[in-house]
Amino acid sequence: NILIIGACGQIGTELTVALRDRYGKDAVIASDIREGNEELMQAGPFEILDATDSAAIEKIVEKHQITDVYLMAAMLSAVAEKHPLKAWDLNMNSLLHVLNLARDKKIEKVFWPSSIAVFGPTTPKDHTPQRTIMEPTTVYGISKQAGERWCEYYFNKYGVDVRSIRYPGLISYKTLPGGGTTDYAVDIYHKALTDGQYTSFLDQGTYLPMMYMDDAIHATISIMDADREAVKIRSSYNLSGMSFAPEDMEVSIQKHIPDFKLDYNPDFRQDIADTWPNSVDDSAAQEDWGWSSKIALDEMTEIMLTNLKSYYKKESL
Ligand code: VAH
Repeated sequence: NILIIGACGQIGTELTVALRDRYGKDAVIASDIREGNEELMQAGPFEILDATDSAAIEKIVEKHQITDVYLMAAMLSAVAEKHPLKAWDLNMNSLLHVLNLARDKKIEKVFWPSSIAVFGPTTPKDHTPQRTIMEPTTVYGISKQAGERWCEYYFNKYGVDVRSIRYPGLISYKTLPGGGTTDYAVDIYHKALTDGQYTSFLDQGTYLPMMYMDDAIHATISIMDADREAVKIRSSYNLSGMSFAPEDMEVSIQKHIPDFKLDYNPDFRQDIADTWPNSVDDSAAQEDWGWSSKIALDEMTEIMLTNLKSYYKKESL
């Protein structure tokens, strides 16, 4: 069976639904430090679990005969800057607990998310290569870089089948934005519908690698489905979807809401975004396990506004 740790997070929420559709709802145990939304709680087994508690993880693995663990629990970049050591503890120790279960053959396979946050200000910014200079200057990025090193170490030393993807900024409508620097790209759609206006905390011209959630979920399932030998990179794979700046979103949204207005008030998150790439090269993922992204900005805008519109209509009823 499959255990998702951090099932209530931005990726975890949609990954749980996708994996239950694919493997059956009773084969996918969702867990998090708090309860999730109705869809998540109704649709299959759920456990309250603190990702830093190794004994609790082991107990759930035994109770539910878990073979595959998707460790999605982490503190994201903006929040991690406010609680550095708590972020390190959660992001690092949760990974080591799960890797040790795999080392001890208590589970067979691990998925762990890395991020384009592993790159820093000295990394080449355009079409950032799979292997390049990585001097992350954020707590979150440091924890992701260290995590990648641990994944590769456990694969080389103990043969642990751990697989990882460097997600770009992810956009989805099923969860509210939570603590990420890229979350302006989620917030903007909500505010376009509720206020017709949005003040972005990232400035004009801030290009970042971004992706619609469905593409990210497809990539996650593809890499976990791939033959063991196909997954040649055991640190983490670059993954590319789109690269855009806030003004590109304004143009895209105005195709649906003509008088939508965007203005700018950069805050501390601008300093984080400035250390990250504008775009990444994901040819390794394309070659090794057949990855390709599908959804572009205007299609994403259509999906986001359509789904959020019905959400806000229900809310206002
Ligand atoms: C964040 N959404 O902003 C996450 C992600 C690349 C960004 O890691 O922290």
